[in-house]
Amino acid sequence: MLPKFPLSRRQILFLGLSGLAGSAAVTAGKVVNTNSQVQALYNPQRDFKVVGQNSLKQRAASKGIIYGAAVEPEFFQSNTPFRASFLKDCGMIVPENSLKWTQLRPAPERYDFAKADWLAAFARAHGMLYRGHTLVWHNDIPVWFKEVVNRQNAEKVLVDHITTVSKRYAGKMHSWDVVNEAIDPESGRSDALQTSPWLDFLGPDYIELAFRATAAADPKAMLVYNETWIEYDIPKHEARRKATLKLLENLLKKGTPIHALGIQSHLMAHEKGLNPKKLRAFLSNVASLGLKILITELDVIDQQLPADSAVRDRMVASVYEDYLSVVLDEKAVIAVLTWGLSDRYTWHASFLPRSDGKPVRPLPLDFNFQRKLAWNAIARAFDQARKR
Ligand code: 9MR
Repeated sequence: MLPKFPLSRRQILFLGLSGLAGSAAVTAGKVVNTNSQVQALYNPQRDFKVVGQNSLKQRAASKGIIYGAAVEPEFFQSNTPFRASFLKDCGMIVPENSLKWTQLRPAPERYDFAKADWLAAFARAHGMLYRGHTLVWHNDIPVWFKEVVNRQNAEKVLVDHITTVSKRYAGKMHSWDVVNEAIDPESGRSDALQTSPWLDFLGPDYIELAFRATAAADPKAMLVYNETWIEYDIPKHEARRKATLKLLENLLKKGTPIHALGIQSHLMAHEKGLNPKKLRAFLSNVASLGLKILITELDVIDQQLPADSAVRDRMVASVYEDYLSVVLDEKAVIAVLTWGLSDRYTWHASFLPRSDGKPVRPLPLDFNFQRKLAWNAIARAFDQARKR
């Protein structure tokens, strides 16, 4: 079911859209475009040709890169053609929601692993990698939490959860987003940490604690810190990049078992702030800490693009290729994961709907699982990437 548009205050806060400073602003719950970026994106001459028949996962793999997507079990169960498309293009599965606290923990003493186990078995049966999202996220707090968790038991609750969940998939998980979105430059704190019950109860060390608990339970998984809205050359993203680097440096200084940065990459087609030089420098800085980088939740927000789907698809494809050509230039980037594969199943439909009511088109395949120019753009970026 689609929520009402304009977005509710809760959705805007959830998305952090109030921080899309610079070229877009939120007025009365509506994202309003105030620049010419959208016009500049349209180039009818731009060539999105791809060579050969290889799938995305094959093109990526030939460069030592993993391609995969987020999904939920019900997408497969209700739709056989989607399953075929997913198997063809994806080398990795990420449960979009099934490994979150709110899904796994219906009650304080009860775990429900049904969906996450189903996806793990599906991945194994089809020779795909499996990746975990996420063990700690301030936005993913079950309703019972407030009544049950306090300063005295918070550490035990957190470590028990992490241990139970990560032990269950130990040795089978490629990587875990151990902590998600721990930074908020607008929190007013000098360390720019995002307010969260974990921060309230345990202080800033909850992050290190979470990484150590995950490493103890699953010593083989790659442990990732996952962050959002750090892609563009706008003040809020710049501040978050700075705080992210600092956080990573501090964690490493303390010997925390952390292996990679996840860059979510929900790209804003209307945003003119993509600055290849600055983004590239940030990636180099992360890589020079000895960390790998994963593009973890890639998709393109087409909310402010023209209604015409051919025009829109061309613009979305440009955003994909422009972004990926910068990030894949950094050899530390080892995976590109889109937040969904087909426009039929995308969080944008409910969180970032268009004001004209037209279906959103943020992903590589359309509503009927046909390739769009976005698919070509991703394929081209893999083809042009250097081997890792
Ligand atoms: O796509 C996810 C949506 O279905 C959920 O309702 C929402 C809340 O759990 O989370 C969405 O995924 C988010 C991800 O977990 C973290 N980064 C932002 C993603 C989009 O909101």
